[in-house]
Amino acid sequence: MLKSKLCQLLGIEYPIIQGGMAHVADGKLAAAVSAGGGLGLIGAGNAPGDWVREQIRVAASLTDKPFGVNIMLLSPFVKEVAQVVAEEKVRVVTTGAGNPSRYMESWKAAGIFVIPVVPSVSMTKLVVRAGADAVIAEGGESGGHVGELTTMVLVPQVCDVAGVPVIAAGGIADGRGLAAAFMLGACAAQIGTRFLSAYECGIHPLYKEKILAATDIATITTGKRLGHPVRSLKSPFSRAFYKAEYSDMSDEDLEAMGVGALALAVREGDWQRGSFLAGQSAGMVKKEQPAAEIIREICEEAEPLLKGAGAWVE
Ligand code: TUI
Repeated sequence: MLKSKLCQLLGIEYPIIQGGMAHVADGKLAAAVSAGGGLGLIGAGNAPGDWVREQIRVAASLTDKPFGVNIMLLSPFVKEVAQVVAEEKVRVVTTGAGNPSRYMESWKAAGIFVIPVVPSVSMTKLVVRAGADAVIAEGGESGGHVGELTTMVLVPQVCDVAGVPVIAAGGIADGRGLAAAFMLGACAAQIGTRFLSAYECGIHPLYKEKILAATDIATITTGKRLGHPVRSLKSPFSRAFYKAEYSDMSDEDLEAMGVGALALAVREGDWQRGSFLAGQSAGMVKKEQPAAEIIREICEEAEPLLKGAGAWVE
């Protein structure tokens, strides 16, 4: 059994929290991860408040274990979603793609445990000052919107200044990654890409197939020019986007090119026009499994590695 401060704080069995994957992580996936002993998250993405409320109720109907909501701060619906999570008194909120400080007071007043994603030391200091209960240090190996730094260098530097529990993310898909996260000073791992292969993950079968077939070099980051680099599988769409980014296309046209592409991947499995977000760990995802089995397997692999670490020292 792995011991972790975060497990005690959140009342979960395993030190694994699920990534808040927009369009992917609905109430059903979140409930499966939570029922499996981790912390499931509903990914609010760009969805309106009503959808988030509905998914909170779906998750609550499927499990009595704690779960949370991930709020994507660039969403046009961010204000109403921020209110919905407070009204519904969800146990945990994670945030991404920005600074959540302005919402912190109302979330804390609702008794919510708030865990922002931080891509840097400066953002860590900012959100901790604003009241963050823990932080997720997410390296650029992760899927979707990515920061500059890798997990290996980001996590220890965040740990040095955080003063609250740190969750490592980016490139973690098995027990070796979880053990390494502990070694870097984290007390849990956030895992996204591996859960794309969960039975309870409702993405289009072709999306799952592409993840299972991915190699070590299967992903690419695009969108740097627009200020929000996004990691996805190399595909006809991401290659075309990459080319357009280095052409004389205007920022507005480039931005428009990306609209709706994630939904096309998730719902239609449209390989030509879809954006198949995935982390660099896609090459480590080998089979479709129940979420609970994924969690158990990762922790059972990490345990002997951590126990055996003494063998390195005389
Ligand atoms: O947010 C994510 N991953 C995401 S969000 C997303 S939807 C999207 N699509 C297109 C463009 C942008 C978003 C798909 N995947 N991960 C967490 C994360 N947060 N990664 C990086 C950050 C981050 C970046 C800047 C957090 C804070 C931050 O602060 C900057 C500032 O000064 O506000």
